Amino acid sequence: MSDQPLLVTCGLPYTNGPCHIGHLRTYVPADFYVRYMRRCGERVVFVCGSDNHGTPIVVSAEMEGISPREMSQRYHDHFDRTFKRMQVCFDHFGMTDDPTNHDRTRQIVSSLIGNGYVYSQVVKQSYCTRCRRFLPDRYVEGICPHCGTPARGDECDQGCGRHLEPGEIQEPTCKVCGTKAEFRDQEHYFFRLSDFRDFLLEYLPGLKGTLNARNYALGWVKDELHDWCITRTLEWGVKFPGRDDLVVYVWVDAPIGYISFTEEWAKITGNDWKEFWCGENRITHFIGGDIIYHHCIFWPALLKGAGYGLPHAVVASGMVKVDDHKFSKSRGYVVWTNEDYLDRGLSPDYLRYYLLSYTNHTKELNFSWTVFQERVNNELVNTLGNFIYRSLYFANKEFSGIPDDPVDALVLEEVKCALAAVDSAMREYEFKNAIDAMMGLAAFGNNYIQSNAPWKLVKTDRDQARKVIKNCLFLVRALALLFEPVIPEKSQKVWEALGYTDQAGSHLLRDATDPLLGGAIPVPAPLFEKLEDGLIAELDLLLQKRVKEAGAPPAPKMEEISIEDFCRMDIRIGKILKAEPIPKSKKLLRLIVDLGQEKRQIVSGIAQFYTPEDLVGQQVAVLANLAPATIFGVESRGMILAAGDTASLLVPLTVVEPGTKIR
Ligand code: B3M
Ligand code: ZN
Repeated sequence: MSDQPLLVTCGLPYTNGPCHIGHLRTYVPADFYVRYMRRCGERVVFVCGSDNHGTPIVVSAEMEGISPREMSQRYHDHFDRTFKRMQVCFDHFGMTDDPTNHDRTRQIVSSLIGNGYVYSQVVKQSYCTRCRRFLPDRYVEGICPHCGTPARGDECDQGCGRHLEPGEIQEPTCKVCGTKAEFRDQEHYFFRLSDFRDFLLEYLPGLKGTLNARNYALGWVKDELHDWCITRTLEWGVKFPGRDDLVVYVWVDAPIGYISFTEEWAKITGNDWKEFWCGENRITHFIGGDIIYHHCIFWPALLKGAGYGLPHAVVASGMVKVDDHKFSKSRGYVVWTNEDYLDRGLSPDYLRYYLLSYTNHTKELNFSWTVFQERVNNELVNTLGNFIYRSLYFANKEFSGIPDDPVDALVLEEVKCALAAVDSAMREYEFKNAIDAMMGLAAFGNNYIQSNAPWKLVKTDRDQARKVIKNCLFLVRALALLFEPVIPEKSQKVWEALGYTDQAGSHLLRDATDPLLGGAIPVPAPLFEKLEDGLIAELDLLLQKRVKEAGAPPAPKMEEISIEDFCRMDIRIGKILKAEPIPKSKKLLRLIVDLGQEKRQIVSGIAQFYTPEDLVGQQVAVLANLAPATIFGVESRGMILAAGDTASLLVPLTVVEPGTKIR
């Protein structure tokens, strides 16, 4: 244990949409970790808040016709409530748009300027002539210059994942009106990230947390570091010092929120925020795996440049899939925390357990309702729940509570081993392994009660049966304490079922090895209900329906053309006279087509769907004035018209003269 308090933060949710399973994949493990460290006697402060700035929020607010602040407040309250319902308990949940964060951000940016880490430069920026404004970040869409995938203005979200600097995106269009954007000159401010290469090469190898964070970051730093443009032409945000027309980039004031929220917490509780942020510290950031760059490179450089302490650990979670598909709100592969789960009266503990125990923290989590049901029913209900219920039931029925007997050394040893295994897993952020060790203790309990069968033993050797049940209750208490950070609500119920009236969470884990005093316990009730097939089928159906409704991506809208444009196409009916394969090509056929006045050679990619015999004598539609091209060494003059992926040929309903024009 360390004297220094631990500060744990979670990535800040943007306030432009509700809480979903992707969020929970980071917040639940962070909460688990915080609870666990507290049960080890550590002093832990756990802060988070909502991320209110940046274009995603301005764009969403604009679409709804409300102010960004209104939109932020709405979703801020939503997240605050939802986290509480999920038993994710922050000591403080702030807003990046609150005055503390405006002040802290300006202070830090001014320090960076004062320390020579900021310079101004005139750069090309996307500008929409129709909306008459510059198009920062998400106001613009286009093509990633690195990988050619459609991308947002500030990140290649569907392709290579790279951060894009203003002006980098190719073929920019305005997200609001769809107009092709142009590039215009504008003065912006840049952070000298490239100056921090040596510092990062020294700092990163010592960064604690998960390996994915450290290794990705080191790879990028060894590669190359570009300076970051830290200003945007927007109204909404923290004003750049000395420039009323510019705000700082959201990725500057968002992480600074971690500091501001600590300040706000410290003010409310009478603490000193500097204890956490200046000099040596134990700041631990829990983040999604997609924002490692921001937290392991940009953020430490900002802190260093402004003279603050540096993060001690970064814990980055793996991606979430839903039913084997990449998580996607727009495509319907999403699970909403309230609507799909909590509002149906489902226990937050079940989802917490599933998210934490499914796989290692840095691996991909593939959510499915069926697997969720299996894990909950087999593990929580059958293994853990049954053991606890049988022990309590039997103790209450036969001995009216906890017997006074001592506990077997072997059972005590088993508890100590489980505590040690859990602890070493937790210190390595291996949350699944920690839970496996807890479940191992529950399985031990199940075997123990089953093989000793106190319900039989009591008829022949009541003393021995009492000792057995004492051992079982000792295990039940250990399980209640160990599982509290995972499933706080259920564990508290188990705790109360043991006759305690205080909070399980107010105890240290090592209390699990203290002697268990005898005493009365209430009549137990089953604590874990099975998830019924009907409910799971309903939830599955809901997901399928959502995916179906989201449908295929809309066909690209073609520009309108005039009748004159149409008339520029010379489309005629032709009769295929000859058809033969083109050597070395699987797809192409060489056709000779009678167009009335003339015979044409046309290369057509329909060999997979038609044999030459199918085609000879067939009348087809031909685009006759397509510019000639040479395909596989064969000249092609014209194009055979066909529909869809199976190349269904367009043929006239009745036979017409070869060369007849289509109008
Ligand atoms: N608001 C959300 C994200 O990119 C973003 C996190 C900020 S953490 C300082 O995951
Ligand atoms: Zn890309």
